[in-house]
Order: sequence, then C-alpha cells, then structure tokens
Amino acid sequence: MPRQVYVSVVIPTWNESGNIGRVIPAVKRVLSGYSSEIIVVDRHSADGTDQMARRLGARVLYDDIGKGSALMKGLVSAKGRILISMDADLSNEPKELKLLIAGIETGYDICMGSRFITGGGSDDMPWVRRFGNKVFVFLVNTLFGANYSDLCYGYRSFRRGAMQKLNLKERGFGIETEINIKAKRRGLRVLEVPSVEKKRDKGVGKLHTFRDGYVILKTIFANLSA
Ligand SMILES: Nc1nc2c(ncn2[C@@H]2O[C@H](COP(=O)(O)OP(=O)(O)OP(=O)(O)O)[C@@H](O)[C@H]2O)c(=O)[nH]1
Ligand SMILES: [Mg+2]
Repeated sequence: MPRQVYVSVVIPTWNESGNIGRVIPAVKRVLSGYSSEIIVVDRHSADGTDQMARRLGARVLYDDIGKGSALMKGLVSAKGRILISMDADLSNEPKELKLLIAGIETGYDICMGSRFITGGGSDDMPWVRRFGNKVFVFLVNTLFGANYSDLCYGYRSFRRGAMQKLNLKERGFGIETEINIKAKRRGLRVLEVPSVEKKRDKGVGKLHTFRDGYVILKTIFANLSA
C-alpha cells in the first residue's frame, strides 16, 4: 500500500545551487512530523541545481518556459492533500510552512502569505516593486471586488482540488495574480496569513521589475474579459 502524502512542497528553480542545499533540508526539518514530498521544477539550470535537489531527496521535474508554468507542472504532479508553493532563494521562511498548513486544515481552499498584514514584512522589496505591488493590489481589489493585502507573492498553500477549479494559464510571473483573481471569481475561501520575506540569499533574481510588472498588468486586464 503506497504511503499517503499529506503535504507537497513545490519549488521552481532556475540556477539556485547556492540556496537549494539549505532550503530542502530546512523544509524537511519543519515537515518531519508529516508525510511529505518536495518537488523541484527546474529550468535546466546550468549550475547543477537539479542534481543537488535530487541528492537531497527531492523529486525533480523540468520546465523551460517560466515560473508559472514550472509551478503548475509541479502542482499537477503533486500527490499531497495540501500543496504548497515556495521559492528556492531562502526568501520564504520554512518555519512559516506550519501556518500555511494550518490555514488549509482550518477549512480554507487557499492560504496566502501576505507581507502587508500585521506580523508580515519584506526585506526584499525595493520601493519601485513595493509601489507597483500596491497599485496592482488596488486594481485587483477595485476591479474584482476583492480584499487582498498582497498580490505578487508566491508563498502559499492550496487544498488539493482547489487548483483544478482555477484553470490557470499564466506561464510566468503573472501566475500569483491570476490565482488571486480566479480564486475570487470562483468563490474559493482564501485566507491571508502574515509572512516575512527575507532577502534572496545567493544568486540573482529572475524577476525583471518593468518587464514582469507589465506581464502582471496584462494578466489583470486579460482576466477582466475572461
Ligand atoms: N523553473 C523555473 N523557476 C523559475 C523561473 N523564474 C524564476 N524561477 C524560480 O522562482 C522562484 C522565484 O523567483 P525569483 O527570481 O526569486 O523572483 P523574485 O523573488 O520576485 O525576485 P528576487 O527578489 O530578485 O529574488 C525562485 O526559486 C526562482 O529560481 C523560471 O523561468 N523557471
Ligand atoms: Mg526571490
């Protein structure tokens, strides 16, 4: 009889060899009391991220399109009852995993880390991104009648089955925005929990403020007519 997986953590990676060796053991430590799996979805990194992840016990998949597409690939193949999306660069605190798990156990469909409610914060947000995020939050709340405090942040948990209801299409950094909009539209129960985003540890960020800001804006308007 195969062991039931309770929590699946999906981590998209693109040249994260400086970080992945710390993230995976930290996630395993926090989840030691649960049956869990870690799925790394790698963009054929040139720095051996995939080999390191496999050596540390993660299941490794590949995707060469974008962060959103990698995340979806991982979530679709995940076996857990609770699915979690997490970055590889040590920006997301592994100890907060328990809060994300508790959110789903309490009865919510999606539990989103927020940097902008009491107890949350960010050491990794230059003012341009902070301003852009505020504008995008305002737009989504106004256009879709939502009440989010944060938007472009990927540390989240999902009840298995909630994802299928969203029919996600975004392949890049628009994925979080699309999730927020469609979760509201489909009437999913969403909880925000405080999260403190730390500075990326090693390596370089893949998000380009203006290029990906435009992607997020396009995502918002594309979903108006969808
Ligand atoms: N598979 C895959 N992973 C990606 C891709 N782009 C980014 N990632 C991963 O997605 C996560 C988030 O990307 P980051 O580059 O940290 O984005 P960010 O946090 O907005 O930017 P920084 O603050 O500069 O770190 C990291 O684990 C990246 O390695 C991609 O195209 N494919
Ligand atoms: Mg990052």
